[in-house]
Amino acid sequence: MKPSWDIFCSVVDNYGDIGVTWRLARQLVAEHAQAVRLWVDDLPAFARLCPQADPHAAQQWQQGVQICQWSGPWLAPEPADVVVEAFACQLPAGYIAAMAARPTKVLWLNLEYLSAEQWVGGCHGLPSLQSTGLQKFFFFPGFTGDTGGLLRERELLDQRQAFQADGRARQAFLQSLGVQVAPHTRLISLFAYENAGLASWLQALAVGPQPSLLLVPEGRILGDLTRWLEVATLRAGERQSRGALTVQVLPFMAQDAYDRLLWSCDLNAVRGEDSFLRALWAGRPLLWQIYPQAEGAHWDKLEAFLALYQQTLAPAAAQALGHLWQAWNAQDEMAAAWTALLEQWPALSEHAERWAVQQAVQADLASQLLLFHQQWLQKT
Ligand code: TRH
Repeated sequence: MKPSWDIFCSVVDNYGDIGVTWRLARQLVAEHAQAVRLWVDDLPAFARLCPQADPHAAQQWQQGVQICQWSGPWLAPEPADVVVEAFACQLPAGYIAAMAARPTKVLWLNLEYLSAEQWVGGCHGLPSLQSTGLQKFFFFPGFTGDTGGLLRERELLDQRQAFQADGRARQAFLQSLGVQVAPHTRLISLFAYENAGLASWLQALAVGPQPSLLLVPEGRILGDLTRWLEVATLRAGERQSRGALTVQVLPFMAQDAYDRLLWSCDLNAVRGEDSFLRALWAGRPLLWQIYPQAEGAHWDKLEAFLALYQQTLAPAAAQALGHLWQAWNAQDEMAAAWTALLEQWPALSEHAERWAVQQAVQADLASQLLLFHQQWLQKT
């Protein structure tokens, strides 16, 4: 009998929590034929990533996943065989009691945030003692063999490579978004938090020499964008040009469409966790804005990933990339770092593709979760 799954997602802010759990739930169903319930406490946030979803339904099915609204009084349904609490969200007390009372044991996992820091490998899979007698373990995604791996659908790289090899597919996709690309234009996607460094980057793009088209899904960066453009508002579909730079705002799109946007662009500016990973799988140079944490804790995370990514880059390209990412995350002046990065473009492009292919050799996170469960069953 295949195990059933309950995945719990509390949306703290933004879309990373629901982005990761929705992707995982879909993959467990589509590739491993598991029965998955996804408990979400913010259905409108979910509906942004899955536009066909009903933002008010107590229960609904989307792509084979049972989506359950997680709010109000807890009705204590029978717990699943595997319970994933995403990012240490607090499970309902009634659910924990039901897990403890269940005659068949439940595997309880805390799925952690992604980090390339070295300590992660040592903590992946460790038990967390529970007073209830339940068995709970830390499950850490990561880039190295001692972690739980990365979310990656089985066909992802093949699909992405086929799309990128097919100019007409790219053109048709961009046209479906209302985007026309003139020849020799550098295409950049921008998904970012507010960033005081944006103006200096836009200025550098505007002075050229190559034309750039910046595609911006609606979101938090629009305020900085409107200020630089000196316009009152910017809505999806609107386009503005300044010198060699054209900016076009796009609607926030479903996850699969966003993947295609990343595959279509020459450079992707991404943020947080999930879009960052998708940009890595896109095999194109990227600019990562990490989710800022209290007391600057995110800088260690940023440097840890940079060190890993730079290992197989020529020193000049590694340095140029590091400077640009540091400037972007410090919300600093971007022009000099951008110019230096452009000089390393061929090395960075080639490395981005090679890095994605090499990383994809590692078992993906969903497969590793299933394996962890099987091994746990054998031990218990
Ligand atoms: O939204 P985020 O900033 O989420 C963050 C981080 O995950 C962070 O680690 C977490 O602590 C914080 O939230 C609470 O960035 P992220 O992780 O890239 O998630 C965005 C999701 O939105 C991702 O699944 C991609 C998706 N997306 C779309 O589906 N369509 C779009 O148009 C865009 C721009 C994004």
